[in-house]
Amino acid sequence: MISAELARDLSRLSMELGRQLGVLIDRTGRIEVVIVGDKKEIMIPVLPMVRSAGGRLKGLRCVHTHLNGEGISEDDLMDLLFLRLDLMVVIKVQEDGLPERLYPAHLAPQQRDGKNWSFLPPVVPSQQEPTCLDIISDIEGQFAKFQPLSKIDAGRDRAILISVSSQGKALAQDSMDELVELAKSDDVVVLDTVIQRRHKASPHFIIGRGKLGEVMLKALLLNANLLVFDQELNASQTHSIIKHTELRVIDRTQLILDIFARRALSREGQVQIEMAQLKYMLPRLESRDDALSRLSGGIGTRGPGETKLEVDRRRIKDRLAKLEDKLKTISKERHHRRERRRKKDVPVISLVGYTNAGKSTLLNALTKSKILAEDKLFATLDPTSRRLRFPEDVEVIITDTVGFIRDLPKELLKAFQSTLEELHEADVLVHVVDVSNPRCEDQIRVVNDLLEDLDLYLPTLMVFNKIDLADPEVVAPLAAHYQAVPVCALRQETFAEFLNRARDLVVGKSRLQG
Ligand SMILES: Nc1nc2c(ncn2[C@@H]2O[C@H](COP(=O)(O)OP(=O)(O)OP(=O)(O)O)[C@@H](O)[C@H]2O)c(=O)[nH]1
Ligand SMILES: [Mg+2]
Repeated sequence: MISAELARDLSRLSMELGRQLGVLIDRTGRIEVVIVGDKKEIMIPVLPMVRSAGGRLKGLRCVHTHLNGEGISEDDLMDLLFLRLDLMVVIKVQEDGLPERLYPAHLAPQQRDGKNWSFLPPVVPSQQEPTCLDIISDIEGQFAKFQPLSKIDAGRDRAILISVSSQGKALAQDSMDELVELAKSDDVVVLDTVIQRRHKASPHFIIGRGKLGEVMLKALLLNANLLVFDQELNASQTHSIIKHTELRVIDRTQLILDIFARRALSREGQVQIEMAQLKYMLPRLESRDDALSRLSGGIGTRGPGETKLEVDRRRIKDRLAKLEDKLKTISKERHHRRERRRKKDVPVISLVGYTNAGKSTLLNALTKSKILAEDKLFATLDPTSRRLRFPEDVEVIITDTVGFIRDLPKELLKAFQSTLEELHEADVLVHVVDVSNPRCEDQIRVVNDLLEDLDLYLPTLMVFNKIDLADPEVVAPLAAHYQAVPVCALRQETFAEFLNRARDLVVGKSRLQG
């Protein structure tokens, strides 16, 4: 762990100075960092990424002295955990300045008695056996048994999802379930979910410090590279969590923005999303040198200097201005297109509804088209229109739109304003509901609220989709309550009533207008 001579020198010096002394040693035995502490503690500075590591542990062990006969402290163990050290070794210094013994601790892949670490037997510096590297490779081996590194999905993010909530258990779980769906829709591998219920989110990490330690270890075990929070994080929370875990950290809003960024095909969609992302980022740029209080080991890094920050801000603002211009041009073009369509005076039906309700599937079935419909949230981002001929030669244009979701990030809602504006061109709305979803009534409410926010008060027909997956006894009373038409978008033969009512609504509306 450390040569007997060095242990002796550190002990002697430590005693003379009346301060703790420590070294961080890499796996080749090189001393990377020397730390001078005070009587009671040492502060481990920002750690370099060590080239020789390659495993899950940092590739550095910390060996430091303790005076006054103290053993490994709680703070030492927190450093071990949060810094993912290979080993934490305390040299107990005797009164005469000689090292008594080395007290090593290491991370353990499985909790024992609620602890994430194990202690190795104390050893006299001159009698260390087996060699330190054997011990470390044994520890790495224990971790690898849980999740061999070779099994890792190439290029996909591997995430632990976290929710900190003061809501009831069921609500928190519902919200988490949706977060899992969102993550999967963004091609993220979901390794585990953690719900912490607390009255008040911790200002520092949002989740409690102990819980964060647990999450850290889980990430280590499962080899996660990403933490996704269900709650919105502010800049300083994000930065603290990143610094302490060295994992990428995003929140639900960023996840949704990312899905949108991946999926948007139209030029307008892409511009809108980039704007939304930049706007979300702007207030989250780190605004100050955020040296952390000692979590345990003073793992503070310097934030970007004020000047660089200003440069970043200005760049983002410039880019935003450019995008704004671009968007204006595109919107104008679309406006012209719309005008042309209006002149033909064909009534427009717009499909709206919660994401994954089956809007695109229904449009495909009605118009025999093949637009993308899949079991992912936000499969559709770009509005699509098709012609549909009802019986008695009533012709309409039917448009598919982006799905809605609870707590739609306001940046995104704003960004999509112009796409959603298209809804104002509609004569009739068809509100598609996935009635097989146990939360469908909440989803109906979310959609109705959003329609209200958008000032859309149009004749609306509610459609209960996916009846093939729902219990008829549940559907019937609900359908009566909402005056909804049941369909299964996968089966044409279920469309008769829907077609009749939709046509009546369109015809009725044009009569009113005529
Ligand atoms: N069993 C069953 N599955 C359906 C039905 N309608 C749609 N689906 C499935 O539900 C999933 C979502 O359908 P989409 O049509 O993509 O839903 P959407 O409302 O367009 O969703 P977004 O575009 O993401 O907002 C797909 O996997 C469909 O195959 C139905 O009536 N029954
Ligand atoms: Mg769709």
